[in-house]
Amino acid sequence: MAIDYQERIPNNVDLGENRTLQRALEQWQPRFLDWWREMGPSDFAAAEVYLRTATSVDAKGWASYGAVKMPDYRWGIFLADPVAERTIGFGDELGKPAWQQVPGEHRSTLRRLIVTQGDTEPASVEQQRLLGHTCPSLYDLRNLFQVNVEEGRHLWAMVYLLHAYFGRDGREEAEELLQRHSGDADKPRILGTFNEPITDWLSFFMFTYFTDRDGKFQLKSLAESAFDPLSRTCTFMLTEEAHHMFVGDTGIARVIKRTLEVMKELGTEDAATIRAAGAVDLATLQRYLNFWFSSSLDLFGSESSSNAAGYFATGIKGRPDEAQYPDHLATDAVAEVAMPDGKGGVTSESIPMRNAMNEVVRGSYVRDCEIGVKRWNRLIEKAGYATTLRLPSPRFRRSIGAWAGAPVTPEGEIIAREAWERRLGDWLPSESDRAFVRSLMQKVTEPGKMAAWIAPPDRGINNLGIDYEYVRLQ
Ligand code: BYC
Repeated sequence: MAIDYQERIPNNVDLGENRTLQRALEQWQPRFLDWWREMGPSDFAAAEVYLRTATSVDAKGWASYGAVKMPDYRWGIFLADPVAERTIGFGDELGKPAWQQVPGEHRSTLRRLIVTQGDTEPASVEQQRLLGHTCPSLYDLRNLFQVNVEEGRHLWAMVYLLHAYFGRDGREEAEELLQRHSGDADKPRILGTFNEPITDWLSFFMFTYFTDRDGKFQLKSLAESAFDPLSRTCTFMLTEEAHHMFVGDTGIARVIKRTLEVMKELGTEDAATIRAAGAVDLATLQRYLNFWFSSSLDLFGSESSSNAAGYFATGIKGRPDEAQYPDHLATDAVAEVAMPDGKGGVTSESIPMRNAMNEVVRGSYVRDCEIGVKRWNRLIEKAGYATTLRLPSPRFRRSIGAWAGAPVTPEGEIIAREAWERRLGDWLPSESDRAFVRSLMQKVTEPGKMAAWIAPPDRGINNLGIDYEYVRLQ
């Protein structure tokens, strides 16, 4: 299905056939653009950025590259092609036809999930809005802006669903998505992680590695939804999401690579000496990792959740790649989940599988996170050092679920609260860590040049050289 770029709102949903919906979205469009100007990347409106834009949703068309000024980016509505006679893949409605409209009884639940998903997209743009001023290279600046415009489009994806399927309530929610702001004291974003400031590029790489990966798992779960328009929307969003995680994965690898070079050059593993040479010592990197991983784990919700059981039973939200599971009903199965025993220890609780879905998905997420960590550790090992980076225990520093507030070390040990509070500074970035990392953030905009704290990427974008002028600053 080709995307119609002649329309004011590019789309592949025959928007022109539904004048009421088209008009409603055309009224929302200028408000989105106002939001982008106020809350999006600050001060780069005139820059020409080498961006990828989808021209169709198939393999050939979804990645067309060219120089674009960000406010002229063609945000639009793109759904993956429909699957003929698609049926529901799990839950009590297994095998029945997928829904093309929202069933009345699931209206408010579906709306809440779509709003929660939609809320994260502009939130991340807001979190990252000042990073352009401290970019380590034009290559990185371009990647930041690519991520930002696509998150903007993902907001469009959810706003389309709200307008098209939820009537007046949906339109009101679409307005609210532009009213809440990341970190705002009165109207914050819905989920915790999306209110955390991202003021340095190390945090940006951690966010795109860990938090965008939550996006991957949530979108995969929603791609299984019985509500077919949601499923098709999320399926297409996932094609864009891969690049965001690539930015995080390779970004962290490049920071490590540069640090290893400095360690070799100076023949030292001493953090202060590495810092004095302008690189990020691995202990600091580990603390940033601990922060963003633990925060992102909260995004999966509670270990035992009646919400999650309800989503699964009704067919609203499945497990990522549901087809890989032998049992799509999950009525009799139980999951053994580690819970605090209330006496400072751990106990294993048998939870009905449907209630344990958040934990099941969190488990898959943790395994996916480990892949990058292994790759980073290979770099360190190959350079001849014994340090290993580690994912902290999933019970460490949790704010949501059974382990919320529990004094657990990164190794997973429950310790006395006082000792835990005292040692938090060893495990999480301190104010001075953050100040140090910020001090490294000097803007580099000469094509092909990199800031001293990060190694160049292995290759450029779309087969272009690393020294290509990915952003033409005006
Ligand atoms: N912070 O039964 P519970 C992305 C709320 S990222 C604050 O434990 P449930 C992206 C929860 O909403 C993916 N509140 O959990 C990445 C519920 O509130 P209500 C975003 C939280 O409902 C990077 C209550 O606690 N998409 O795309 O099973 C850049 C009890 O909930 C948090 C989605 O999340 C938290 N961390 O599951 C850009 C998908 N966690 O309803 C984009 C849509 C839980 O009682 N959302 N709560 O008022 C969902 O599927 C679910 O809402 C959750 C929670 C998975 C978040």
